[in-house]
Amino acid sequence: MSIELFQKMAQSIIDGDSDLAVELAKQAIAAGIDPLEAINQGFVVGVNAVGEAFSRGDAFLPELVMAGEAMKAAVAALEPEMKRRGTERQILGKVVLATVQGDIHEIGKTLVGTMLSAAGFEVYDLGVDVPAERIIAKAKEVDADIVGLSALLTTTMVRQREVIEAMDKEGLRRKIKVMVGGAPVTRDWVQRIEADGYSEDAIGAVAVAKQLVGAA
Ligand code: B1M
Repeated sequence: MSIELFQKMAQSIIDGDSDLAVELAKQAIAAGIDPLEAINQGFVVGVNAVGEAFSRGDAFLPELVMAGEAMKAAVAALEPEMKRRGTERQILGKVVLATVQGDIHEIGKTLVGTMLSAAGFEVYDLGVDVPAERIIAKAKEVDADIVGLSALLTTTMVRQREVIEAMDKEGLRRKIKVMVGGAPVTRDWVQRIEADGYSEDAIGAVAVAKQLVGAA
């Protein structure tokens, strides 16, 4: 039953059918399926297939856009259930989260934000294409414990380093930890830019954030 539902979820993203994706997300909630399982075994399979077709030249930008919209709609439909399932309510720390300047990929970043807030972090999600100055200003304003930087393009990963360097210059690194992520980010890159934490997915991001605030 779940496998069939997961296949339909993947196909709804491939078809860029937002309405169907939302309907299937609701069916998953009604069936008691863990929303993250629905995302990872259903919807992400579809978005990855479109991404791969795009890199092969078998799919074009409109398909990528529609797949992205459908994926976003599905994740938004699952979000209340993800938050509802979050059990820890004590505030573990404050996280300022953004997709770096020049990059408009928001789905993974939003998922990380949802998981962090479900786990008990206060999350300030600044959205996409966010310049370093705005991220740093917000981190100072809210007295953040962690700055989280998402980048999905090899060309925008360098912005993660820019934010870290700017924070270094302002002497903020001792107080505020930096966590980075996004599909092209590797451990080697994380070491090179001297980020404090890295995770390749949203669940791991919660564990890393907890470590960074000493709550692990
Ligand atoms: Co774009 N895109 N895209 N895209 N897109 C990729 C990333 C790409 C790999 C596709 C491909 O060619 N195979 C490729 C990048 C190549 C590269 O640089 N290596 C690419 C390209 C080239 C582009 C454009 C340049 C295309 C063009 O215009 N010619 C353009 C760039 C625009 C820009 O940003 N300036 C572009 C545009 C778009 C859309 C707008 C159409 C759309 C985004 C819609 C949206 O977000 N609202 C889109 C999409 C949908 C994708 C793919 C298909 C899917 C991304 C996604 O949402 N994945 C993607 C291919 C792929 O990744 N399979 C692709 C699902 C999401 C749950 O996973 O985002 O990886 P992800 O997040 C994960 C982890 O990475 C991690 O946890 C998340 C949850 O598990 N994570 C973190 C993410 N952030 C984290 C932060 C953390 C910790 C973990 O701590 C802070």
